[in-house]
Amino acid sequence: MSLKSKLSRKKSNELFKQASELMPGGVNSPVRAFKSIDGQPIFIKRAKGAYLWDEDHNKYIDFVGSWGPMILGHADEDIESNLRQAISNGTSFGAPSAIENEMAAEVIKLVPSIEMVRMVNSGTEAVMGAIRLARAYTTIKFNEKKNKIVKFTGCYHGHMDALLVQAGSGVATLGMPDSAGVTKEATANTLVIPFNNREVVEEVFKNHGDKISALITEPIIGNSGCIQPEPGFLEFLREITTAHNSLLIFDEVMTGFRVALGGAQERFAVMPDITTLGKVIGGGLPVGAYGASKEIMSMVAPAGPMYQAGTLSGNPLAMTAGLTCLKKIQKPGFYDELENKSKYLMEGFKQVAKLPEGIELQTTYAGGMFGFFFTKAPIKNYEDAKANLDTELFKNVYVKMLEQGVYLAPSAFEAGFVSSSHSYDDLDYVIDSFRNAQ
Ligand code: KE4
Repeated sequence: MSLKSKLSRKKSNELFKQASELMPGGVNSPVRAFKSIDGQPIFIKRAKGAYLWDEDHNKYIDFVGSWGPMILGHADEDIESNLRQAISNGTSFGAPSAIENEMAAEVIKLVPSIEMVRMVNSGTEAVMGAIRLARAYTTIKFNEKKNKIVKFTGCYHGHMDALLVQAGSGVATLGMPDSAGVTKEATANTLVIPFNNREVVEEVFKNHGDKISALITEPIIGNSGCIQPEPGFLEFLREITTAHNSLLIFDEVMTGFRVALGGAQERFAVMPDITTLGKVIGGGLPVGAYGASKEIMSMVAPAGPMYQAGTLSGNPLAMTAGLTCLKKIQKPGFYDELENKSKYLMEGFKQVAKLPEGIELQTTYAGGMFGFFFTKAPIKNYEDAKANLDTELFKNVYVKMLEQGVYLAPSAFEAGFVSSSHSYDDLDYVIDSFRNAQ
């Protein structure tokens, strides 16, 4: 940590030193490395409900929730007992199993626009499938080479080459690779534009509409902090893609089953052509999915010509955990309670900001997802966030809250998550720790 840490981190630091010799950056996913707060990762030993315990026996109230999946809280008893039962039947068959039917039926029941679904093993895989499916469908359906994909800056859709792009210098420009190893050819058909900017969307469709296969968006951006769509913006995207025979893809890997039972598409009543899912759908095990109408999904092999496959897709243990989770979140009032907790927490933060020594702060929430920005400037997209966020203040507040046992995402450009396990006592404690951290 860049600030003197009072908590013992002896074991975590030893493990990180060892890990750094074994894995790139000592982690299996970059965001876990705490780099954006100049820190070192904390090694978690166990978790239960809303809590984490690290290898040095420090306890934390968790708002990362494994980056979204743990909507019920950690070590849910029902998921655990169902997994114990399932594991005694074997861990993977590489053949169809009945639980895959049950899982598919549940996803189709819950996600309004999905009539047919394909299970995969991560959100990235789901997005890869969705992009390939969009190109296959629009090329065959409209008999023209529609290869271009439009995405918004600040949206993260996993690590497929074509979407690891940064906006070019102009406002509506072809994406430029945003990672070593991604070729300019791989991003040559990707257009990157700012979110919540209708004029630029209109410009890009005016200039490229006949070649645009799909526009993909996080309906609420959770990878630049938490940024809501302006009123009518999603409806606008629905209209303009339809008008140009382009598909609208909602990347609901984060918002799916998180901001409403039926995801953002239910919350905003805007139906995409293709939906990607992940995180919550796996109940903590590796699961992703993509789904659409039967007409669109009929393109997917072996039913159709678009190929996509996976050794562990529909894995019976992952299906067991995911299905148990999907059943439990259908409890009446589940999302009202979740949103009330997000609201309570963010209102509490805003009260702190109003104190005489208060800080510039704005907050937002949707269902079990929330975000706060240390600025008063309106944050409508990634560009606003990048230009206005006080990341130094975030870092200092973050570390002080961590020292008080509050585990938020270690970046100002991530969202936070509450679970059904978080209590109002937990939230009161966190609000106090936020006040103490100013
Ligand atoms: P995965 O491949 O990590 O399962 O999903 C990729 C993905 C796709 N779409 C959205 C909207 C996402 O948020 C993600 C992954 N989210 C990040 C956190 N913001 C995962 C954490 C990590 O990369 O370790």
